Amino acid sequence: MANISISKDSPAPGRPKTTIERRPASAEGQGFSQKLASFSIWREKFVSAIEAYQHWVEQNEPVEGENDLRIYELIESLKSDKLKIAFMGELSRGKTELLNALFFSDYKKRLLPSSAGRTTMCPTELRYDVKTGACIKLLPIETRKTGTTIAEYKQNPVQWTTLHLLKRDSAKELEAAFLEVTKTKRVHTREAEELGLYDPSNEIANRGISIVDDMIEIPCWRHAIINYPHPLLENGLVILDTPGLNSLGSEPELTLSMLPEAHAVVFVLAADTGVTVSDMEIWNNHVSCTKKEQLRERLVVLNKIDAMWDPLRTESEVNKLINKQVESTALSLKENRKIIMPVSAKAGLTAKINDDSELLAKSGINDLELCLARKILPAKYEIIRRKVVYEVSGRVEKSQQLLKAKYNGVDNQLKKLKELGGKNLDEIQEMVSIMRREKKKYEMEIKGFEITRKVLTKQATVLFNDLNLKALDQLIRLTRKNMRESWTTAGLKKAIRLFFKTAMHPMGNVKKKSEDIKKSVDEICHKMHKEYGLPLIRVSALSLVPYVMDLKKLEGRAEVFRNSAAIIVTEQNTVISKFFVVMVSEARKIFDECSQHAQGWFQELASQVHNQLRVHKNIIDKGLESIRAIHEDIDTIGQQISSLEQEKANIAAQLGIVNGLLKKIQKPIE
Ligand SMILES: Nc1nc2c(ncn2[C@@H]2O[C@H](COP(=O)(O)OP(=O)(O)OP(=O)(O)O)[C@@H](O)[C@H]2O)c(=O)[nH]1
Ligand SMILES: [Mg+2]
Repeated sequence: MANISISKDSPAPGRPKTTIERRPASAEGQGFSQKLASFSIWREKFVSAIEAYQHWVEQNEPVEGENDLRIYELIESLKSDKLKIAFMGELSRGKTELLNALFFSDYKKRLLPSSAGRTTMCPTELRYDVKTGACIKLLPIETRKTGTTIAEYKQNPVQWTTLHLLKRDSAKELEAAFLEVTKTKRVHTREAEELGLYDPSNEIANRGISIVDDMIEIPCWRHAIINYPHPLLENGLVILDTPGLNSLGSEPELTLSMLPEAHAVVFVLAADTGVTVSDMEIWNNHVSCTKKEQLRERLVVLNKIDAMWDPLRTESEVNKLINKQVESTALSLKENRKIIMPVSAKAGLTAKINDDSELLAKSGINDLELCLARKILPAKYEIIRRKVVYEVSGRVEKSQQLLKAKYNGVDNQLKKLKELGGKNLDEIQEMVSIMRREKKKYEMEIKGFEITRKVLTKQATVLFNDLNLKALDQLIRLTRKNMRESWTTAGLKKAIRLFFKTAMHPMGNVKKKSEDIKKSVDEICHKMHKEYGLPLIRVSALSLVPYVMDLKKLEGRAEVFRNSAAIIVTEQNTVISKFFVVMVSEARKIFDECSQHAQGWFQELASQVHNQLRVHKNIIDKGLESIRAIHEDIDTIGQQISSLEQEKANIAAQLGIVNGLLKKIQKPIE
């Protein structure tokens, strides 16, 4: 599907032949790589429009540290934005082969290791971050003994073993590196127990584990990141290949954070095995329970349909049989059959390697690719639109409002000056006095606002204290103690419930306090509107609902994980404590985001009112200055008018720029 550009120094034999185009093709029938390229171009344009706005703000608006920082953060987050697809399913259903067929067939070989039995030994992320350079990063399995999550290890390069990939397009080098990821070693059962990979009393979890002389085979690595400049990965695709059931049970981070972070989950089943009990376990505990949780897509792949290609049956008979299996799979999963795609990854890969279009059509790989493009990319676009486009547009609209207020102010002054033409010096003197009084009154108003602002800031600080991480950390310590004291399923359930209930409690308080602050600001805005004709600012209420929802979702996932087979049979201490560490670090992250959101809300509120008052003060000052000048020398009236006309034209030009930027920012994806 996608192709790598050819580098001069490495004419490797396995290298793809053509170069991927970053030009968007016509929308319908676009493959996944083209749609991803279009998406990536849209994102680049969007980022440069925000950057242009940021630049404009720096030149034209007063420095509001926090708000500027927020835009800078948004730009950075968009630049490193990724589209994450996770592939899940029981051992040997063909997840890795599917990746070979979908994304890596340009190498004209089976690039990722796929073979009978357990092959993918640890969760493997395929991605590309320019800063890191081409390499494979491996986190040793021994890190499982610590209470540190994979996400935390990602911040600390020291613990990872890094294999640098030297030649850009060498399939051989990549193949060898991928093999490293699948490495295993034999350790004593005691060591495996310590790592939480073996529990002598858990018969279900020990299915398929062979012990010889008290030695047991375990993966060498806990997590692998393949950072490689493949065009799809360069365009922001991140693929998460996961091993089968046991690993999902023993690495809670997959269930609690990595999978929920994915924009789409592809659940892989095999036609030759049908839907087995362990397939259902994965589906129920890790895929279907997350239904409608986020803007997330799910697809089910019924792989290995080549097992049903029977030369003794006609094509239509075979198709009927495949359809029947799709129907029965839909029934077992209680899902719409439309999301179940019958494919043969093996045939798809073979067809792509041999340029066999007939086999390719039969394999269903192209249909799957189109389905991925049609379902996943629009959903991802919607996420960015809802989150970032709205926020940035809101910010630009505020600049627009401020400019409009400035424009109206200058226009009013201009009208006043034009009326001065027929007046005598005494009348002008009278006007100067009136304006002086107005200015004084307005300055008192601003002083009053500054005092109110200080009071409000104090109130807001109390409000932020409720969302203090220190309080949460205390709760974490208490929950850990409760769990230690009652290491039973019921005790665990109670401790988790209490944890979430207590963690969510301050959010209600904060909401109430924020309403009081909003009321005070609303009153100021109304007064300024009524007395000085300033445009009425619509103050938005603080909404913490998304964070409460996130915590509720996490609680739901924690509940499902706690109920899952890996834990229910016997309580493995290592697994439970790891589960606790991950759950807590996720909750902490949500709490922290919530606290930052509340602070941002207040700063924005205060600066919005402050900016408006300041703009109006400038207008009053300038108006007074021109009238004073005219009073001193009536002949300067023409000069004053033309200077105001010039200012009005400048503001109109600024408005034009901001309107143009807003259009660019809101431009939908083609
Ligand atoms: N007949 C047939 N075999 C397939 C197909 N896809 C994969 N296989 C075979 O199934 C076996 C397992 O494939 P993998 O891709 O390693 O499966 P996996 O789901 O990644 O397995 P783990 O990594 O162990 O979880 C390999 O021998 C593949 O060649 C297919 O479409 N048809
Ligand atoms: Mg695999």
